[in-house]
Amino acid sequence: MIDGTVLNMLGFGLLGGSVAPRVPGPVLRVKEGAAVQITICNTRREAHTFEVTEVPGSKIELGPGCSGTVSFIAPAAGTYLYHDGLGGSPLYRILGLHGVLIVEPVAGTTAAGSPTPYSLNRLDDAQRTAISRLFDAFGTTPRFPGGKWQPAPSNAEFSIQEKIWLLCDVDPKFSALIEPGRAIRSSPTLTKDVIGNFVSRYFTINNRSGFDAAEGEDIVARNFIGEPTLLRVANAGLATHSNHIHGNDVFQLTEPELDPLSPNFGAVTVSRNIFSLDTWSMFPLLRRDVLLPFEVPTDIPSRIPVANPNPAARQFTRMVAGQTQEPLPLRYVMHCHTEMSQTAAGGNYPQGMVTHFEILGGVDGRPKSKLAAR
Ligand SMILES: [Cu+2]
Repeated sequence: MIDGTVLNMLGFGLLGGSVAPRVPGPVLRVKEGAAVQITICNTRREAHTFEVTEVPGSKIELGPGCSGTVSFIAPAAGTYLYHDGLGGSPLYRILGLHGVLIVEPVAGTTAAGSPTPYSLNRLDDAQRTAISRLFDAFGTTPRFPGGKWQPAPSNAEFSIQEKIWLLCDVDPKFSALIEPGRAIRSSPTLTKDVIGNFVSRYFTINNRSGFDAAEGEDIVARNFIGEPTLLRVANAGLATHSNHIHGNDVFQLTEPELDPLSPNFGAVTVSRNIFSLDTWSMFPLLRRDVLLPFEVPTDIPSRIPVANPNPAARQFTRMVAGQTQEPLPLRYVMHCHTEMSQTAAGGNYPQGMVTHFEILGGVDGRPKSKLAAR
């Protein structure tokens, strides 16, 4: 943890050792409609389950040392959470057994040729229109003068235009139930009411917090103006979070059904009316796709300078008489408006759920071959 505290966790890895067990587990990518088979091997000394939220047929329970296979048809393109919910309890999920399954679209390109994260032929008219208008606007309108959004390669966990923020919370007294080489210690007073007893000391993104979450290409979006970046945000923890991003508003691409009386409560669908947000709520187990447009921020003194061969000029470009451009990159914070989440270990601020994104330069500064260059 960020304050040096060492805790045991449980993690998913990939069989064969290509991804060692870790938190969060490996990012799984499949194509919409594909027949998916996942074999899960439980190397622990207690029973565990595996399931993908909102995906029927994906759940399996495995005794100690057992393995088994689940088969399901990959659902609608989007972001899904897989986790261990043994007995309906969040215990093993918060001890580390969670990860993201990404379903890629089979028909994700708009009529005008813009890639999107969703299968447009599976959307209703309102959804298709909303998604197409937004993604077609990139690179064709004065507001979005850059290029198109490009999906991550199928063998990648993330890319320069696609990040996963997997939120979670850590309570050391639960982590202490894990002892290497032994089954999880039984503690009825603690585990019969996990939610009631849970007091988080650490609030994490991809299992890191504070300074640690301000580093790393998996979390930190670093792009030039006009390179929209998809943030797949999911909450595996037990706290409700409220992510707030500075500098740009984000476009909400998917939204959850929040009416507790609805039979679809918690279900996530592609937005029919895409508006921009500066703060978005993340309830436990919720997923939300948002698009960070990398627009010119409204709070800078003038426009973002173009690339300049002179490094000194690139750092400080005089734009308007009397105004000096901030040095690049411009860094804008993301913090959690559920204020406790900004701290670690009971008050250490700002070592909680915080990170930032970076604007590297203006539209003209974009490398010719983005993927090759960075
Ligand atoms: Cu804020």
